Amino acid sequence: EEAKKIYAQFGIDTEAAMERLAKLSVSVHCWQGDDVIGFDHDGPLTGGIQTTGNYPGKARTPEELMADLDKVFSLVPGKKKLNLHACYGIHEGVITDRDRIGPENFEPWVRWAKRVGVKLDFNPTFFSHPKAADGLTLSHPDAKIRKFWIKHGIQSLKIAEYFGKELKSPCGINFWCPDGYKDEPSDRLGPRKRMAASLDEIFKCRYDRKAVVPFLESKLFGIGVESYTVNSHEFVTGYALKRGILALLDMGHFHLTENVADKISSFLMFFGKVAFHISRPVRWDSDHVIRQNDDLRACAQEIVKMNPKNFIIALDYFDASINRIAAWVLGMRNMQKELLKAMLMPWDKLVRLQNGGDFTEQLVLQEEYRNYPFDAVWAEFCKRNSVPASEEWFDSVKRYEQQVLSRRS
Ligand code: RNT
Ligand code: ZN
Repeated sequence: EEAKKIYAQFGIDTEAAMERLAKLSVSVHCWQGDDVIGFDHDGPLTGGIQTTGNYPGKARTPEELMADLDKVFSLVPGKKKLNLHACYGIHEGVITDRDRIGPENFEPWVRWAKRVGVKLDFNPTFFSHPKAADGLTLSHPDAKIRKFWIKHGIQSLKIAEYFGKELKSPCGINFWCPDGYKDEPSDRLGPRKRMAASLDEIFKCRYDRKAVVPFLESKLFGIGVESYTVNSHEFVTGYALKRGILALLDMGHFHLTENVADKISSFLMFFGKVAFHISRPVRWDSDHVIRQNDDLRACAQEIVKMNPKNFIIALDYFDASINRIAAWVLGMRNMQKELLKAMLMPWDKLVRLQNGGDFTEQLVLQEEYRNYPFDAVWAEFCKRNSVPASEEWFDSVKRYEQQVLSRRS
């Protein structure tokens, strides 16, 4: 009640902020639960991404991953989606290869989603596979390998369409390809032309545009792919704009001093909608659990100011060195906290100061507002969503570790 009054002085309605947050869905990445392995191979993880750490208790089966997600969802307030990767398909006996997987491999996930009451997003998996061993997939010089991955892309669109239709909510499908070279290539154009041609083959197949929202993720570099990435920021921006799909900004895929939040408004102007991977690079694209730091705050503020409806927000990190359930819950709550904080900012007033050239007062207020009683609003939001408001949620994770995770070898 006190916080409500304080915010009301600035014309901010805490009730409206909580209602807005309750409607905003963030896609939870399934891959934090088992270090990005999935159920169609035994590892290792390839494609220039890496998990570090060997904390016990990772999910080994779809049932375990679903149970872990149930636990996570019970400790996070607000609306969630689940973001699945193709390698998390479920195979009875023989494993169907990626060029032939289909909706049938994801039926149990749809049943789970219906039970839990969440919608699904999807990702084709262009890594951790013998045909990706050269570090090239859709841009591979060998037409047979390209064909295999094109088929994977097409099958993935079918799976996304199945999700979108079954769950009556558009399924975001993210195309991230690790393609690139460790050392200076002699030809930078050829691979990009092959990549564009392969993507064209995939997107020319018929899919329901209401059920499926495709986007392409850019990247600066990966481990062992330090010199050249086919799907660079410029490639992705150009391709997506020209072909009428969306582009995805991952917070870990730029130079460390680049301000990813600053890219959002330009993307929004020309794409209309923006897909986003919330991540935290530490010295490199290391995918640490997201914290309430300045980068996250700045991105959340841009998303809130430009209307969350225009964004497809997903988490993307994978820390294998700590309890994975805690990693999931903490990151998700941090994202929601920053979104709520951004909703409680007096933007009208700040914009007026900017436009009036009153930069001293703008700076003073930007800083002073940081310490307004956001916590009380968050606590109320958690209470209304029947989840713990503060660190007590971790007690429940510890119990789950004792009773469930520690029994997994
Ligand atoms: C990799 C990309 C990509 C992956 C997931 C697993 O650098 O960020 O989004 O993290 O597809
Ligand atoms: Zn990503």
